[in-house]
Amino acid sequence: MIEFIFATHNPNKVVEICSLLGENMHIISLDEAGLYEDIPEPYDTIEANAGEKSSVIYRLTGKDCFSEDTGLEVDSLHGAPGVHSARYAGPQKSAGDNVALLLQNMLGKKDRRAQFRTVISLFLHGQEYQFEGISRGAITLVPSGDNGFGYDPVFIPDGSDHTFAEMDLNEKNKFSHRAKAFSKLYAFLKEKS
Ligand code: ITT
Repeated sequence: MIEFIFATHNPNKVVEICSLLGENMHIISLDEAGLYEDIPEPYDTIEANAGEKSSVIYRLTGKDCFSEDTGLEVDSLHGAPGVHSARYAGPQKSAGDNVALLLQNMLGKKDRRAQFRTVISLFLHGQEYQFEGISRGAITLVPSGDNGFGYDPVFIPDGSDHTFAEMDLNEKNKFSHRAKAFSKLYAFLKEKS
């Protein structure tokens, strides 16, 4: 059994990663590890912020751990909100406000192409490895669906007619950035063992 701390304060990410775990892997959340400090995301790239989150937890615990940073990158907004996805509409990190601002900034835009990009940063025996997962798709005109979190109600992945928020978790996992990044991590660990 391999055990990792998952360095996130976002419970939705924990639910999604837990749905992807194989039998031989166990995840400890920050709450379970008794780690409540806010982890800074000071950098202007997804890669650097993912690395910061996992290295903070590695330095605190000395244990194998991973984090992930995700951004929604919209083509016609030159990649925004991108690394600023969580606080797009302000520091309160409200998903509803972020979605509303995104739709407002896309008013009149014909090109609605976008992608979710996840970078997982793994600390294994003190060394960092990164894994990327991308889901291409399009931003809808209005939100639809109650499942998922964040920008899920306004994103339709290529190959589907439904927003992520209209899908159950199994279906989202077939298309999602997070599932793709995690499957690369899983393959890497399998090769190592
Ligand atoms: P941690 O840093 O604690 O992991 P966070 O919520 O701050 O949690 P990010 O910095 O990665 O996470 O912010 C990503 C933003 O993008 C945040 O607003 C999420 O709601 C949103 N997001 C991330 N993954 C998403 C997904 O699969 N579907 C929809 N929105 C997502």
